[in-house]
Amino acid sequence: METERNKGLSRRALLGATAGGAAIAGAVGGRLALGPAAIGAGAAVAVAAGTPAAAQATSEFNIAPGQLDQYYGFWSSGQSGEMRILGVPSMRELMRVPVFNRCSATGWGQTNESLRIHERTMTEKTKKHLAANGKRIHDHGDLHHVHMSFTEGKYDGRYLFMNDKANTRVARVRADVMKCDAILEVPNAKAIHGLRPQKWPRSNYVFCNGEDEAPLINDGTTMDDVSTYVNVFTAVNADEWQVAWQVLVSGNLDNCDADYEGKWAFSTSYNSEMGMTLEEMTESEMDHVVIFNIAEIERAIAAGEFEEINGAKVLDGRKQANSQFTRYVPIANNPHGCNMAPDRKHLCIGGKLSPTVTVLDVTKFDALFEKPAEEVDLRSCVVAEPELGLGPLHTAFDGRGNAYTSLFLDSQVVKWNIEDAIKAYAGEAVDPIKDKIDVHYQPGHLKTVMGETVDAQSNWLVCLCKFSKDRFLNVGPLKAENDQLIDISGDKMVLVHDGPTFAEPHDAIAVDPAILAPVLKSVWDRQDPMWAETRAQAEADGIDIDDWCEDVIRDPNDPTKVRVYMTSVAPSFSLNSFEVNEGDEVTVIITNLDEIDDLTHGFTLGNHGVAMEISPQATASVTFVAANPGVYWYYCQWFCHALHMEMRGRMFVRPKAN
Ligand code: CUK
Ligand code: CUA
Ligand code: CA
Repeated sequence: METERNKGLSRRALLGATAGGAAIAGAVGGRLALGPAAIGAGAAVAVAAGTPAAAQATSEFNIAPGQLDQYYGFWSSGQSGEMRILGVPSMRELMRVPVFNRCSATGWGQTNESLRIHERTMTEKTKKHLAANGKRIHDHGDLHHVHMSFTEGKYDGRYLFMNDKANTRVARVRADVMKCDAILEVPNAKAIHGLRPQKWPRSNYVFCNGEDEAPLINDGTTMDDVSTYVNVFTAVNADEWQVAWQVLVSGNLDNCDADYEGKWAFSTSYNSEMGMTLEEMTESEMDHVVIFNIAEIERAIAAGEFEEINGAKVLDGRKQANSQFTRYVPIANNPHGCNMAPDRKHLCIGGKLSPTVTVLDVTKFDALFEKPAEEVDLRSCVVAEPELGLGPLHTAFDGRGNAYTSLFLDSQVVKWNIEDAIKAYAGEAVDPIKDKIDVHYQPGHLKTVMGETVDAQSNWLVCLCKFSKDRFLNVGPLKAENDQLIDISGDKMVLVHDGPTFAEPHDAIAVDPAILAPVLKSVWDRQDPMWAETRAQAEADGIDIDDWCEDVIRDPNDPTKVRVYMTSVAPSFSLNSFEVNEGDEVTVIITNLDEIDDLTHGFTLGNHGVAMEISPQATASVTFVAANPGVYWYYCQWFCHALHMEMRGRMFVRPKAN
C-alpha cells in the first residue's frame, strides 16, 4: 500500500539527478559517497511517481496462518555468520543455521561434533593465532553468498555452499538436515568473497574468489612490496571439501559465477590496479572480468604443471604468464556483480561506478583462447552495454528474457530486456529498459525464484536493501536492513512487502520445495555421520549409544578424563545426577531417544557456559573442565513437555583431596 508517508520517501528523481551524480563525482575525487549521506539529502521532497497500487499484483502474496510458503529462501547473513531459511513470499524466518558463528541455542561452535568440523582443515597458522588469543576456533564469520548445488543447470537439493570473507573459509550445509557438515580454510587465498558452484554437468567444483591481495608466502619477509602480492582463484572439490586447484590472477577478485556448459568460470575485479588505497583502486578507466578456462586448467593439473604451495596445486594465470588458463576482458572501472543468465548464454556484469551493465556472450569465449591474449580482441565477447542508472550492482533474471538490476545509488530496481539491449548495442532504436521501481534503500543483491538456474521463474523478486531508514520503528542507532518483496509477474513491478532483517544478508536464493521434499528429514538417522567419531568413542568405551544408557566412564589411559553417557526421553534425562572430580575434563554425550517429529531436547549446564541441542534421534556431545567443586544443575533448554521444567539433574563435583 502506498501511503503519503512512503510517497515522500520515493526520491528516485532526486537521487538520480543530484546526490547520486555527486557520489560518482565524489568517487573520482577519491571519496566514495555511497552511504547514508547520499540518502539523507532532501528528504522532504515528495515524488509522486513510484510503486503502483498493490492491488495490481497478480501473484498471490498473502500466506494465511497455517499455510505454507511457495518457496524456500536461503539467505546469507553477512557478519552474523549464519545461513537463514525464510519462506517466500511471506518472508517469515523459518530457521537459522549456524555456520561460522557461535550459536547459543544449538551449541554450534561448542559441541564436539561442530568443533571437529571447524578444526578439520584449520591451518597451523590459524591454530597458533587462535591459541595465542585463548581460542580454539573462529567464532564469527562474514557470510555473503549462499548457493545450492547443481546438476545440469538445476538445483539438486544436495548441499548449500557459502563463504566466510572474514576468515578465508568456505562451508557446506547438508540440505537433508540443514546443518553444516564441512568447513574449509582456503590456503594461499585471502578473504574468500564471491562464491558459486559449477552449474554443469554438476557442482563438482565450488569456485571461490580471494578478494584481498597479499604476498603468496605471507611470512613477513615481504610486506609493503606490492609487486610480491597475489590474488588467488580457488576451485574446491565439492564432494571432498578440499582444494582441487588454485589459479593466481592479476588484480583482485570480487564476485563470480559459472556457465551452463561447464567450460568457464568468471570473476569480476575492481582492483586491476593492485592499488592499496581507494584512490589507487579507482584510478584506471577499466578493470576486468577474468575468464577461467576449466578444461585447460584441468589439463595442466593432470599434467603436473602446477606448483604445490601449502598443500594446494597452484597454476599461474596472471597476465604476464601468458597462459591459456585465463583471459582478462576489459570492463568499465570497478565492476561488481557477476550473474549468468538462465538463457545459458549471457553473463551480466554490474558496472557499479559505471551506470552500465556489460553483457558478455559466453559462446564467444572460445575465440578469446584461439590466439595469445595480446592478439585477440578481448572485448569481442561484449554484446550489450545498456545504460541503466546509477550504481548497478547485481542482476537477477526471470524466465522471460528479462533482467533485473539493483541500482545502489538510485535506490531502484531496473527491469530490462537482454535481447533488446543486444539490439540497441548493435544500433537498433530499441529501449531495453522496461520498468523501474523504487526500493528502500540502496539495494545490493536481488533474487528471482531459481533465477540462477535454467528454471528461472517470473513471479517474485526479493531485493535486499542495505538501509531501511524510516521504514520501521526506530530501534536505536543500529537499524534493520530491508528485504523487499516485489511481484514481477506483470509488466510493471509491484512492491508488496517490507522485510526487516538483522545484519546483513548480502545474497539469497529461492528454491522450489519440490526439490527438497525428497531429501529433507524430520528426524535424524541414528547412523548419521555427524556423530560418527562420538559413536566410535562410545564403542571403545563399550557403550551402545543407540540404546538407553546411564554410564560414567573414566578414561583408562587418562584418569582425569570422564565421559558421561546419557539418553533423553521427554521429560527426563536417564541420569538424575552424576559425579566427577574437581579438575576433571568432562564429556557429556547425550542421545535423544525420542522419535517424535519436533521433539528436540537440550542440555544446559548451569554456570559453565555449556549448552547444546539434541534433536530427535541425534547424539551430541560437549566437553568442559569441572573446575570448581560443588553442586551444579543441568537442564533441558528446549521446551519439550508439560514437565519440561522438571527435566533436570545435578552434577556433583567432588573436591580434590589435599
Ligand atoms: S557482495 Cu554484498 S551486495 Cu559480498 Cu555479493 Cu554485492
Ligand atoms: Cu526436554 Cu525440555
Ligand atoms: Ca579499479
